[in-house]
Amino acid sequence: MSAHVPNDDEKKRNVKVLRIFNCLAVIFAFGVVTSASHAQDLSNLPEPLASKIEAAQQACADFDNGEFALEWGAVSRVDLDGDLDRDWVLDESAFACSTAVSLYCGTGGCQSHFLVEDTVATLLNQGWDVVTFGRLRVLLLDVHGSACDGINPTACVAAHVWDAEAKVWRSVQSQPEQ
Ligand SMILES: [Ca+2]
Repeated sequence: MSAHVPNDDEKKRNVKVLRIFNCLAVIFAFGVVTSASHAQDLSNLPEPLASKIEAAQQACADFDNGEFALEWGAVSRVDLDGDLDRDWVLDESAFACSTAVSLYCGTGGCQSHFLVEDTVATLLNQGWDVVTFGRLRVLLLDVHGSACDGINPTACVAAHVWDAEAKVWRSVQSQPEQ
């Protein structure tokens, strides 16, 4: 048996298949690169939160010309006020600056920006969650122990509920910075 020698037609077809394969590889690679560089779709991020990111970017640039990065998980969509519509949260714990490791967070934790309707409340925390408590939707913040007359590792939690009429967060703790 003699080895199969591809004729011209077969060669052309092989080249064509190879081209399509290369093309698909490029599309696939592009897709991966694109999804990595836009780890989160921020195109419809509300302006009050987008401006927080811009300010953080500027602060980083002002610090030895640092490069700002937004890590995965910076933006959350969760219902904060219990109206069943998802609200927005921007966590500075996911902000990174190449020239300043602790630019955005300190011993008290990091700022999170909670957006309900048009109101952004900025609250320092070491973690947060939202729970349904009876008829209430409650924003829970893990905060620095000093807020509970302890030291940093002392367990201390602040609970906030959204007052839709007054458009403020209410809590027995000190009022959040607006
Ligand atoms: Ca809501």
